[in-house]
Amino acid sequence: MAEYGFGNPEIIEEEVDILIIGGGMAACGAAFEIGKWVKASGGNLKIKLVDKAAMSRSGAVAQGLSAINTYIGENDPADYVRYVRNDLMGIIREDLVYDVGRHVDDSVHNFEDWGLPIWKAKGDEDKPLRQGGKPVRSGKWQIMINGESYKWIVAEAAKNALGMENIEERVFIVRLINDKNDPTRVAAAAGFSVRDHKLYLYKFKCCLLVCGGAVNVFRPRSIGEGMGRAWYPVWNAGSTYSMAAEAGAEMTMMENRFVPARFKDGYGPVGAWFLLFKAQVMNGFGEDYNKLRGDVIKDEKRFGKYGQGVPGTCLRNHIMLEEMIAGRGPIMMDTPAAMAKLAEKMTPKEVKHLEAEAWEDFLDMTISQCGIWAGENIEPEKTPSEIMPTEPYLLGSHSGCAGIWVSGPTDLPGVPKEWSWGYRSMTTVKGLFTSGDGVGASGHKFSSGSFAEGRIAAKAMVKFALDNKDWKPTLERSTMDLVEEIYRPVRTFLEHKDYTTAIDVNPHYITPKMLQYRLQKLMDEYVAGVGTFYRTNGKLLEMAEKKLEMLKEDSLKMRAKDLHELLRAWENYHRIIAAEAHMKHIQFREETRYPGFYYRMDYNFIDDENWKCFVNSTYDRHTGKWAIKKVPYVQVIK
Ligand code: SFD
Ligand code: AMP
Repeated sequence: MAEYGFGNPEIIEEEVDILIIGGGMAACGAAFEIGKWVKASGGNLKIKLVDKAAMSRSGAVAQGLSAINTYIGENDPADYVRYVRNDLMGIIREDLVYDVGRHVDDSVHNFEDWGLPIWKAKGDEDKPLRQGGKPVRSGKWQIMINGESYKWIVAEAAKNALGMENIEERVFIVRLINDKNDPTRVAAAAGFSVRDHKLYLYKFKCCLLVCGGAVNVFRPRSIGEGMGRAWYPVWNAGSTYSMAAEAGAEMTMMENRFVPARFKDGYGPVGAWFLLFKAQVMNGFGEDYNKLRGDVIKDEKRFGKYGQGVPGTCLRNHIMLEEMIAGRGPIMMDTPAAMAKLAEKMTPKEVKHLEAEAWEDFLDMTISQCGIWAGENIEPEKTPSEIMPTEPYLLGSHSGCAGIWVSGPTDLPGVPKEWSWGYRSMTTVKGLFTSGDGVGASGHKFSSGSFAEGRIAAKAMVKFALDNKDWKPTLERSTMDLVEEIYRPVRTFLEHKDYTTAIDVNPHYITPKMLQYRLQKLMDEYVAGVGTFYRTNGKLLEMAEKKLEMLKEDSLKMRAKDLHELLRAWENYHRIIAAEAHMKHIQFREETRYPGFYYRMDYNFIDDENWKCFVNSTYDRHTGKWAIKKVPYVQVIK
């Protein structure tokens, strides 16, 4: 054992009032906000934050961003709701979206106060947003930033507010533990250090589960060494969805996914190019295919009323996919034409600045795209760049709405009573809160909205913790039982490693990497990945269902030869549960709600009559079964 650095792990048990799991945008929002409410209530609560990575560069914003995609400013939050509803094909929790809309700007103002450079309109360069400074808007809701250090800046504020002594970095949380006396409640979280041989067990009154979305569930387009690259962060592995589902939380809209159009291979985002630089995309013959083919979404039988107005993100994809499937690729972003047009009214100095901005957009956010440009001799002012729809991602904060069903605000008129059960942002499991990518049916929050949602949850958690001051967590599982489970992959390895002479080839175990390939292949081929141009049907899903069940069984045979593999093993387990939820929801929803993101070829149309509703599910960890139901959609904002 010692040869591999594994004896029994040191066990660190701690009891806190509130645990924040994750260190991303939502977690930082909560960390920043929470002390204020503890102080205001006169209470004395112990708060802890635990992140699998180092907060200053963890989560989706690790590499920085070039825009803040949700800033309401001069707009009306009700209009923001209309925009999100349109983009997400009519089905969102409007109470949640409105709540983010009315609160988000203060967070953006804070970011600026903390040093984040926000682009300003001419004449307003030195005027902060808070004092009415006019931002440079790329779109109606988006503002431009110099955001290479965005996460660093936000994490610093969170750390200062919470204190480093209350933050544990590089601890991967594996699972939540329900309360022994009340199984509808969470009482603890267990995980392990990815650096030291230590198991952590945190008992709490409530927790905020904010581990981001799920990436690398599907076979990515990148191969070989490039597999470390995807658009959304590869290090977010569906931990939010799987841990919540296993604790019994009701999930919502897990059929939804996001398939962004991105600069091919480097995964550079397109927003700035479309909205700020006003670039056009064309097919392989230089034709504007949106003009040629844009009308396909006007077919009411297939797309209902959704193709009539401003097309949502999935419908924009749909038009592009039609072009690709017709063999008229590659799809090219005409960066030279856009830049030439902008340069018409510019001085040579301003043109140079524009060229620098084109590079900086990616240097601030997806550096790999600059690698592609440099490596392929692409100068964006001279050479167009290829655009490609990526592999699917499960997320609830960007242009998607997969996630967990949470309690909403109580002060909005017209909201069904059953959408609120006491504590804002709490899931259907007592003491389990979420925000950001964790919240379902409420997309388009982006970085700023996720941070704001973390703040909203923080306030409610303080109330929950104080209301439950005298409650003591009792765990339904023993610490030794958790050690056994969490380190099972290590034991499997140590027990069987000498059976063969090749360490990776062994009938008694599967390496996490191989298991991940299996999951990705399965999801790609049966659950509408890139390999089938995002198409599936009931029969394919039936196959996927069986294969996923077997994969879940085999996941117990994953090996870990070091702590890094132990991390990979548990990430994959989380991915499998998230993948299963996604598959089951797609199977349940007998229509194609998001053409361009996925197609149920046996129900290849939007069916508002039967399916303009939420799809919610719960998972029973003991039986491994899902219960899925329809929940009525209610329009709150006219
Ligand atoms: O260009 C565990 N996003 C954009 N938002 C914007 O506002 N503007 C943009 O420009 C955006 N674009 C963009 C964006 C993301 C990415 C990757 C790119 C481009 C390339 C979206 C936002 O970043 C996103 O909405 C928020 O960050 C979501 O916040 P949150 O808190 O839900 O997730 P997170 O920030 O990824 O944090 C997750 C944290 O969890 C940790 N973690 N910790 C312990 N145990 C486990 N098991 C854990 N699993 C994960 C992570 O380390 C992390 O700290 S653009 O495309 O439009
Ligand atoms: P992206 O870079 O694709 O993540 O987009 C950033 C922001 O711009 C998001 O709010 C998108 O919804 C929006 N966006 C991107 N492309 C377009 C487009 N062609 N039309 C309208 N909005 C867009």
